[in-house]
Amino acid sequence: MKAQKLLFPDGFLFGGALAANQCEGAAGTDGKGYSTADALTGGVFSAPQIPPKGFYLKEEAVDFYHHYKEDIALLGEMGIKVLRLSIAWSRIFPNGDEEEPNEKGLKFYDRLFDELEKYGIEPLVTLSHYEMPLYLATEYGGWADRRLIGFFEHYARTVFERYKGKVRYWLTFNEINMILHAPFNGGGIQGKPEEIDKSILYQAVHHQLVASALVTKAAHEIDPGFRVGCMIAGSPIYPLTCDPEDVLEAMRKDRESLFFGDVHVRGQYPGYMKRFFEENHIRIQFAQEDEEILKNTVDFISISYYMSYCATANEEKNTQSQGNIMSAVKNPYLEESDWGWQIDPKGLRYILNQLYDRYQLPIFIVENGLGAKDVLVEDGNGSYTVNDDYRISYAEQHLREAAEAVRDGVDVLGYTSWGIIDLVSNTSNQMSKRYGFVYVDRNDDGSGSLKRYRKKSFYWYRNVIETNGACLEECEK
Ligand code: BGP
Repeated sequence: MKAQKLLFPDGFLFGGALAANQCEGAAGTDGKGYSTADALTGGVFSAPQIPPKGFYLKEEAVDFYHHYKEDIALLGEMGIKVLRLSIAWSRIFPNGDEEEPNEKGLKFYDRLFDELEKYGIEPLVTLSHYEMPLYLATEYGGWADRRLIGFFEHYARTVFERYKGKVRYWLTFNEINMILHAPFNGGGIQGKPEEIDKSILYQAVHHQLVASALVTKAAHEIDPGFRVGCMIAGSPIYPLTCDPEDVLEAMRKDRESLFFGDVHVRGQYPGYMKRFFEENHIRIQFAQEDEEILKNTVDFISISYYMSYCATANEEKNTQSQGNIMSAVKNPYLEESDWGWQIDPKGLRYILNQLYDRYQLPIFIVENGLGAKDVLVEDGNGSYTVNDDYRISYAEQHLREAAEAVRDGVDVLGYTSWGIIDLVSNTSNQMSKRYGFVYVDRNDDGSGSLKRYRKKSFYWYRNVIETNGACLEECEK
């Protein structure tokens, strides 16, 4: 039976996503300082190596810094409308607390945005994608220190002024809610989350929320045409059973993340957090002006979406499984990727509806994709390719659910497929965990020619974009 029409609105922004620290490489080039991402040489849960020593993959990554023209040409050939990328804060302010920016770093992004313009690709820029100058972590203790708000605002104003006219869409902090689960990765705070005093952790959260609101205000002042969004790791939390205790536990877990959206959209702390702070003896220093600052709310929200989780109040059933950064209870109905991430396309429709019902703001899906091992094979035309039907199937299923959400009435701005060009994984620091529609010849041990090859998914996605998603419908039997 043929399903009803899958419709993406005209102007739907199909695209891809990258992050500076995972693709650029050139770690010490043109005055760049070390970033916190450089220090996580063994992945997101490793103890930071300060300063980074010896071989680590992100030092060169896929050398996007020197390959950006070739890469953008490939993305242009794919027809993408938007490229989500991030600016490496440590390229602009190598230590983070300087007055004057590093001109060479600014020039790189000038060239990059100009190149995108040639192909009619709109940039969507994250200000801090799991990256901040390492110096701010070692000398200031990361986001636990209030002075970071000022440094971040200075950095944001610098790039807003510089790229006004070239960039319209901005995101403040990547997956801002994940600072709770990986504090160094998200906030430059050393130590395991369970060992860090919760008051310190939530103070850092507060500083990021204030910083996010302040730069949203700055963006609107500098260019009223700017559109600023928050970015949240979006994972719906299902109760493991219909036991009311499980339902309440799922609500509690869900609110760990919804809190970030609530502040960004509603401009104030929700009541349930006040109770949480009280019961857990968490004290946060609010400066006098903070309440006012938080009222500078975002224009849209954005999410990454890889999986859903379950929650239960039953200790015996509470077997944790690793997901993207945070761990949670496994869902017995779902399959998982080679890295144990549970695959749940319908969860995307669910969370889009949930967030839209809650906020009534446009939503951008700025990350989604399948991390998988790829095998490079001859393509019969003297080159190489990857027959990644598994990736196509994953993306197809998620896009269909996004289209269902559109039919449900959700205002979905666009979809940027994560790691559209292979890059270094954030959690595991591997090259072999690949997401791209473009293959990059680089291996976990750093070997490889860095040559780029079009995977089968490259052609599939080109077709999806060309038909504004209509070809997804044809595949439906
Ligand atoms: C998100 C991050 C990305 C990206 C992605 C995939 O959490 O925002 O930076 O890495 O997950 O995760 P991984 O690279 O660990 O497979």
